[in-house]
Amino acid sequence: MRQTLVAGNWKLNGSLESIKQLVAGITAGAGDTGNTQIAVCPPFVYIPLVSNLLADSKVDVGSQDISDQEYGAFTGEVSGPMLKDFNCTYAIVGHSERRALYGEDDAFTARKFAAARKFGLIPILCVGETLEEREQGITEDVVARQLDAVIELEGIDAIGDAVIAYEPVWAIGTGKTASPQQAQDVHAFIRGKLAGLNPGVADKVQILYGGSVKGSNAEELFAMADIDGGLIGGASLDAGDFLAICKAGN
Ligand code: G2H
Repeated sequence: MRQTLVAGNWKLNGSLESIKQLVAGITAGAGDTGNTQIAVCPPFVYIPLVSNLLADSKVDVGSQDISDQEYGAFTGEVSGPMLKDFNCTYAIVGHSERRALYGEDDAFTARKFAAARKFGLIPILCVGETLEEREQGITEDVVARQLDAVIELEGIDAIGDAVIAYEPVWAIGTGKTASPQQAQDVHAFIRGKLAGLNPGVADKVQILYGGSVKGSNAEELFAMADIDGGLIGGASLDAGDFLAICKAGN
């Protein structure tokens, strides 16, 4: 039985003061969230603060991105060892905003995935199609291509040490959520594809859904057989909403 994981992706939001309040709200209620695993992914500069504040809680910390490099002349980058220094557990790679707005392609995402693993972080690999791709009927081709780039570089067993997040781009921050069945269909496709390569990995890997998850729709999404939790953007900025989503994981 896979445990439910709910990870908050705060994106480019928050201030010193608002983040202290958000973390206080989350820690106050995290004890009532049952077996759900919880993580938050703050902007890089707030990771040391958030890690400290969450040190004695059940909530893990992750980064929203990671460099594919370890150290050296790579201006603006943050590496795996630096994130480990501040107790990060997870690193999101290949979020659609990185892919679409910053030109990060499948191969680059695969190298970031490899860097996360190399330095002891659990990659949260984001995959998903645009509206145009869904309308063309190529959702599965797109998701398969995004997964294959990682599998070719790192091997299928590496997926067993990672988390996958299916995030249809048309549902991100738009208020449009994929229906539970639409999401389940793609999650089942992902697990089926992995099962063809290594059934044990397919059975083990947590596949999260992301895209306008809220307290009001989390329960029906998480009830689907192949949905093992969520990657939460907007709703993770409000402690009450975020905790309601975490509770829906039970
Ligand atoms: C998808 C999600 C979190 P939101 O990007 O990664 O954001 O919940 O705001 O759609």
